[in-house]
This record gives sequence, C-alpha cells and structure tokens, in this order.
Amino acid sequence: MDSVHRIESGQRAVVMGLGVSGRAAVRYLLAKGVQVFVSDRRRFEDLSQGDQDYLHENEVDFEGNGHSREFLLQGDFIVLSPGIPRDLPLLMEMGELNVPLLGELALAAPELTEQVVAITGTNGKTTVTALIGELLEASGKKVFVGGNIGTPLLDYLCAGERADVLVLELSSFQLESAGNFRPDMGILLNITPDHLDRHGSMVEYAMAKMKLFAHQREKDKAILCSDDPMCKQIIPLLSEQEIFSFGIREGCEARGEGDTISINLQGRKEIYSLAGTELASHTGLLNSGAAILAATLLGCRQKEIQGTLNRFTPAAHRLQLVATRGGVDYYDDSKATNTGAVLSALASFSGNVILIAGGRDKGEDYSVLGEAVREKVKELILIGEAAEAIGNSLGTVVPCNRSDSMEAAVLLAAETAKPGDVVLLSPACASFDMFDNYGHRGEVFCGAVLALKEKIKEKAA
Ligand code: UMA
Repeated sequence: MDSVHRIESGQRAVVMGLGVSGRAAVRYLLAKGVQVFVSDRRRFEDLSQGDQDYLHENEVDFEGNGHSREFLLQGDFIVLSPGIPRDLPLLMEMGELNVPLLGELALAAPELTEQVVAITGTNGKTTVTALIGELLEASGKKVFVGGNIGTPLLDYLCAGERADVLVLELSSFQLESAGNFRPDMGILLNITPDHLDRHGSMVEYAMAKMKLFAHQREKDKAILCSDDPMCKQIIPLLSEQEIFSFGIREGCEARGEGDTISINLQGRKEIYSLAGTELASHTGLLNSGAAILAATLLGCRQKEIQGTLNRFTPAAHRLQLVATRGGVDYYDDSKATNTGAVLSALASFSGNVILIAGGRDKGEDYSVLGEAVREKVKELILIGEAAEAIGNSLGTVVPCNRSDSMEAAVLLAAETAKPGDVVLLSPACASFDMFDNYGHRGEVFCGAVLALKEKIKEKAA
C-alpha cells in the first residue's frame, strides 16, 4: 500500500537507509513533529560523526547492522531510501501487514502546490532537468531544480522558501515508491536496459518509469520520445493527459534534424539552432528537443530559449571533448553507464572510434551494441569486471584488447589511433569496481588523456 499519506504530528515513522534521501526524510519528519526511527544496514559507528551527533541530539532511535521486523513494526509507516529494493522479503511482509511503504515523492506529494515538471528516462535526465531549469529561469520564473540530483525534494520543502516551478529529475527507484505523486508535466526521455539487477526485467523497469504518469489528469502534460521503442509502446497506454512528442521523425511537436530543432505547437512554428553550442550532438538534439518542447508549453519565448541553448553547459562526463592529441579527438562519456547511452554516443560519430568500455556489470546484454560497434568502432579496449562479458558478446564483431587500468587503456588507444580517429570512453557499466563513481572514472580518463602530450613528447625524444 503506498497511496496518499498525510503526515501528522505525533505519528511514528521508520526511515530505512540514512543516505542523502534518508537524511532529508529524517529532517522533514522531525520538523513535522513525527517520532522518527532509523534503520540502516551500516553499524552506528560506521555512520559519519555528523550523522551520529544528529541522531543523538534529536533522540532518534537507531537500528544498525541490518533491518529487523520488530524495529520496522514500530512505525505507522516506513520511508524507503531509493537504493533499497522493495522486494526485500521483510518489506514484502510489511506490505502484507498493510504498513505503508513510502518514498520521498509519496511523502512530498500532498504538500506540493507548485507547478511540477518531472523528468525521467534511462539517459539524459540530468541534462534535460538542468536545461529546463535554466530555460524557465531565463523567462523570469523562480525555479527549484533537484530530486535525484542535487537537493532532495524533502530538503526543498524543509527550507520553507517556495518556488514557482519545481523541475525534478526522478529515477526509477524513486518512482517505484512515488505513491500519489502527480507532476503537471511528466517527461519520459527513453527507456533502454539499465538497473536490471534491481528491477529484474525490462517490463518491471518500464512499469517503474510509467509511474510518472499514473496519477496525471486531464490538462496535465506528458512528453515522450517518438523515436524510442519503449516510449512508443507507452504512448497508447496514456489516456488522461495531453500527449506531446519529440524526436527525429516527422510529425512530432519538436523535431530534430541536423543541428536544428523545429517546434510546431499550437500555432507556434519556431526553429532553434544547436550549431556551435555544447548540445550539438545526436544526444544533445534529443535532449534539447524535449527541453525546448517543455519550455514552449510552459510559455518561454523563442529569444530566451535560443539564448539559453547558446550558453548552456551540460554537467561533466557527458560526451565531452577532452583534448585533441596528434589529430585524434578524445571524448569523456563516463556517465554512459548502460548500453543505451553508448548507442547514443556512437550515433554522434561517423566512424573510426576506438571505444574504451567496461566496469561493473549491471546484468545487461552487451550484444545489443553489436550493430553500432560493427559500423562505428575499429577497436574495443576493455577494462574492469565486465571485460570478459563484453568481450564474449562483441569479440567476433571487432578486435578487442584488455587493459588493467584506465591509464593503460588510454595509452593503448593512443598507440593504435590515427589522425582523424576518435577515442571514446563510454563504458556501458557502473564504475564501482575500479573507481569511487562515474565522476572519478571520468577524471582519471581526462588526466590520462592530458598526460598523453608529455608521453608523446617522451616517445619522440
Ligand atoms: N541501505 C540500507 N539497506 C539496504 C540498502 C542500503 O540500510 O538494503 C542504506 C545504506 O547503508 C546507506 C543508505 O541506505 O546508508 C543509502 O541509500 P540510497 O542507496 O538510497 O542512497 P542515498 O544516498 O539516499 O541517495 C539516493 C539516490 N541513490 C540511489 O538511488 C542509489 C540518489 O541518486 C539521490 O540523489 C538521493 O537519494 C536523493 O534523492 C543517486 C543515484 O545514483 C545520484 N541514482 C541512480 C541513478 O541516477 O542511476 C538511481
């Protein structure tokens, strides 16, 4: 049961997981006068000193080293951190006992009076969320941007100062426990295989993403990608809301072609150019199409939209040119942690790519990369735990080599590359086997690329 749940003073809540989301939930619930209990798989002494002090000061009862039935049953409801799977046997039992299992969106939903724009999708969420935030700000709106990135929604609610529009990046993990959360505008960018280790199947993963639209009503807006096979299957299932689409095919309200996006919406016909901007790529075209369509529907004007596109800089590690060395372009796409993101990156190049891929396996089928790899990639350099699995899937398609470190992979690529080639880090995997996170992986790649100049000089001497 995860429907509307109004928070009232004097209730008792168990927060499971004391990470970014759990901490925000504890702060929010304490401010509402709720008695809070925290259960985490970490031991108390493994929490940060700040967390330990906070729990003491606020007399929050803590259960560490795992979650127990008795502790969870103390709550009138349970707040789940996004990283905790709902199908843990203990949580299934709580569900059977009708204990409400709420995520941060379900907690926040009854309190949201602002216009809400929510963005999900396997890839591109962060860029589209940030871009829509900037587009709305340029048109004079007071905007909160957060959710799965930056500030959690519950921290925004705690802060007290309210915005005109909330622009929220949402993950499938958050949406699974979203209760009655209803965005005025829901944007689904794409659904390609990811997090299958958590969701179990593409159907389950898609069902979680579809919760974005579950409570929308007449006049709410749904924006989906008309090129994405899963989005295409979802569109006919939506009946309540107004539907708009973006993509590269004819007929959608935001159509990308080359470096331009044409808007054809409710009598507005406008053309936007991405030439010379940091969004000028296949991925950038789709992301911008979604964001421009949303901004147009929200009343932003053409001049402000184009001005924002011209100065927008996507967050780091998303298909960024790091350097050109010896006529070879080196691109950092470390955020590409699934095969869909790699396909999108490869679509931005005409060929001659040396692809560095691998890392922690998330249960994906790498053979889906076969066609694009055959067409665009001349050599595959594999790193990390998934190297063998990727090699098994693509070894017959393209020559594969293995490297023990990112530095060695970059050196190997540099040795093979010829002027005009592209060396692309687009791993298709999580980073945690070798790095702290994808950002760290990208930094190590960039460092290795920038060090090449010296190495090339040393070789020549
Ligand atoms: N924990 C348990 N029991 C478990 C599993 C975890 O107690 O069975 C505890 C851990 O010990 C830890 C806490 O739960 O104390 C971690 O919770 P979490 O994994 O939900 O992570 P948070 O730090 O709360 O961050 C979460 C999101 N993380 C995930 O979804 C994995 C953050 O998204 C999000 O910014 C934050 O909530 C605020 O909403 C990050 C992410 O990687 C950026 N998201 C994934 C993605 O973008 O692909 C979905």
